[in-house]
Amino acid sequence: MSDKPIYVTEPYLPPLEEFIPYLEKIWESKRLTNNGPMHEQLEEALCGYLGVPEIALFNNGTIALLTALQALRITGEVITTPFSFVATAHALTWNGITPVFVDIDPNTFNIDPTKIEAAITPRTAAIMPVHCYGNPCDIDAIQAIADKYNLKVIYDAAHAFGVEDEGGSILRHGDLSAVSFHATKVFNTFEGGAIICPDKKTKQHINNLKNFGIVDEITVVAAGINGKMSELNAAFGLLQLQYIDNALQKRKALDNLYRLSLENVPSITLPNSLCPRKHNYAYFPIIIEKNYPLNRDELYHFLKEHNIHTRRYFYPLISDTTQYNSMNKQHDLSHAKAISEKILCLPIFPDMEDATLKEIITLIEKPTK
Ligand code: T4K
Repeated sequence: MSDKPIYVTEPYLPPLEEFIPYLEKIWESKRLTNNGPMHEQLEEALCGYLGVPEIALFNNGTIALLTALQALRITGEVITTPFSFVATAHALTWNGITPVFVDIDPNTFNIDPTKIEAAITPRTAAIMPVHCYGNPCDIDAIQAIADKYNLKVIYDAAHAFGVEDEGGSILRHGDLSAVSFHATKVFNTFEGGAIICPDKKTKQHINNLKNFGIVDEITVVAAGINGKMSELNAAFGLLQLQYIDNALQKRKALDNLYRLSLENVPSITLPNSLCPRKHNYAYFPIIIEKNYPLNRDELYHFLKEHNIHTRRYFYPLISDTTQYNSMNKQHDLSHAKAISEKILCLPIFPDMEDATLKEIITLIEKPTK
């Protein structure tokens, strides 16, 4: 294997010289943040690209989630998945909300809608599902439960940029959706995120919340936060957006090659997700089944020894971390637990070469202890 470490992901960087004109504009205008021209252009460009009505940009996906919950005035308990990045539950906890973890569907790895009703209590205010790895949740089933019990739905859509179902971007679903533009995501602004809003009024409210609750120089209407995206991040987003389709194409080709190559490897299986009209190929999770020569952790270390840095997304379960393991033990999380112990995300990123992928496959085909 090469001396260069291969990470689970690597950001897609457009040519550096193409970023210089953006920097010059920022230097000329001296406008660095607070809804500057780059920020406004990126919001418009993203609405166009994704086909969604309104977008409010943020400095990261976590603050976007926190603000989405504030915007909908969610309190009490929120039903969510334990099979996610800790930020999902942290966004609830920072708002004084109790996360209630419900098991996942063993095929899609998303929250299992058939388990949600049993977790609803008089304190339940909302459901916060995650489109894990960009695979769409069972949106209709979740919405039907929300309508029946008068609950809000906030999608943690951190992984779901560019994913579409038959009706368009999956980011349009729920009361609000929050996406991440972190360096490790398919579309990145170094750090960044956004809330997809259904209308201008909601966006205005969210704009106020992300700017300290300030409406004008003398009017503060809420205990807002500083969630604003800077001009530098927005400029990088504008440049990155020109390359996004190319980046998604490259991811798709790698995903296909992985699938073909792994087809005949015994005891390695792939998630059986709902197939969206357009995917973003953000992650490449595999399941290490019982009869494989190594267990998941052994394979993780074996690949690491060969400079392949995979990730155990998502292990441990959020509900098993020290922060959360003393609460919410009441619901059965056995599918989530089983998956989290045998999942491994393999490297996938636009600049990854086919030869690297083939070397990874060779290692997986003939592992040694
Ligand atoms: N909800 C969900 C479901 C999420 O997955 C996330 C974030 C959020 C909410 C919150 O969104 P943000 O507030 O982050 O916008 C990473 C990311 O830090 C995190 O954004 C992401 N989810 C999570 C799934 O993965 P780590 O601890 O695995 O990141 P790290 O730094 O180890 O990066 C992974 C690999 O990527 C590195 O080994 C090398 C490569 N890399 C990373 C960075 C940061 C680069 O090549 N360049 C880079 O700049 O959490």
